[in-house]
Amino acid sequence: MDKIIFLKNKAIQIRKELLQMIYNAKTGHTGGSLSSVDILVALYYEIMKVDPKNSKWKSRDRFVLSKGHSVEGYYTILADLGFFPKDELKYFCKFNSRLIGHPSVKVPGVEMNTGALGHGLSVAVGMALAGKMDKKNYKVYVLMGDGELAEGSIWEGAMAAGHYKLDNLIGIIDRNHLQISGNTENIMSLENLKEKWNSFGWNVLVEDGNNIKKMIDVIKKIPIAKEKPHLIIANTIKGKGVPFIENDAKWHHKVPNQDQLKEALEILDSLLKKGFNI
Ligand SMILES: Cc1ncc(C[n+]2csc(CCOP(=O)(O)OP(=O)(O)O)c2C)c(N)n1
Ligand SMILES: [Mg+2]
Repeated sequence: MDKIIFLKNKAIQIRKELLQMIYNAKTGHTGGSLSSVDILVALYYEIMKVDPKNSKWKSRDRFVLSKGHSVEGYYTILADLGFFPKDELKYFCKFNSRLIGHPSVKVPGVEMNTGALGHGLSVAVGMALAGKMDKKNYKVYVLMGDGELAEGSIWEGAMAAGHYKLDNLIGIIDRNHLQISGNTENIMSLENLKEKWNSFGWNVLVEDGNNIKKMIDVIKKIPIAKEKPHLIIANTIKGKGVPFIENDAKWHHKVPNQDQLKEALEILDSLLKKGFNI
């Protein structure tokens, strides 16, 4: 099977599993998780060098899910790759499970506890700086939310990355234009986002974050500029894949009921059967 078709199908499968997880747990972040799936699939199945059987391998690429609330797709992918048993996903958010509602380093493959927004970039800057100092070749990827950019600490991290010329650091913004309570431009306007990051010393690329092939292609082009961190503004749709969840702030952490889950799974199944991308 063509690799891209395989990855597109994988992204549909991951969406089905994360919806089931949220339904079972009766808690979770539906919209932002669906938004990020294609970015995570591109990174984990094609770009990053990781070893699920040796999650602490020193030369591994690092990934920080700074928008930690999108943990459901992240856990599903880590389990699918074999970082931990897939069967464990059914205990998500259950008493005594290590799969709590935001990323935890107790889970193999997770590099940083996140969930309190605004901290992932600064830690990723530290990881990238350490890589430079230790003369290691690994790359550091960090996925941020657009609403998350309202946190001042993000801009401190952005400034430091530019200052230290961290060309081993790749930031990705899940630019879905929604945060918890509405449109980012109404709550804390971000535009002109590209110019803002440029002015902090980053090389900025803009791509369709729900198109796996385009995401892979743009990341593979990096480095475009030497001695600069890279940022990809990944344009996405919050809730991508399930039309009645798409582009609706109410679905930020709404849990599907039984009928909604059934309908969502049927929609995703029909995409799988057609073997086509969303
Ligand atoms: C420091 C902090 N403040 C507030 C929250 C509550 N919160 C969780 S998600 C969210 C909105 C995030 O929006 P965005 O980054 O755009 O995420 P996405 O749209 O990708 O879900 C907020 C405010 C938090 N997790 N951390
Ligand atoms: Mg958002």
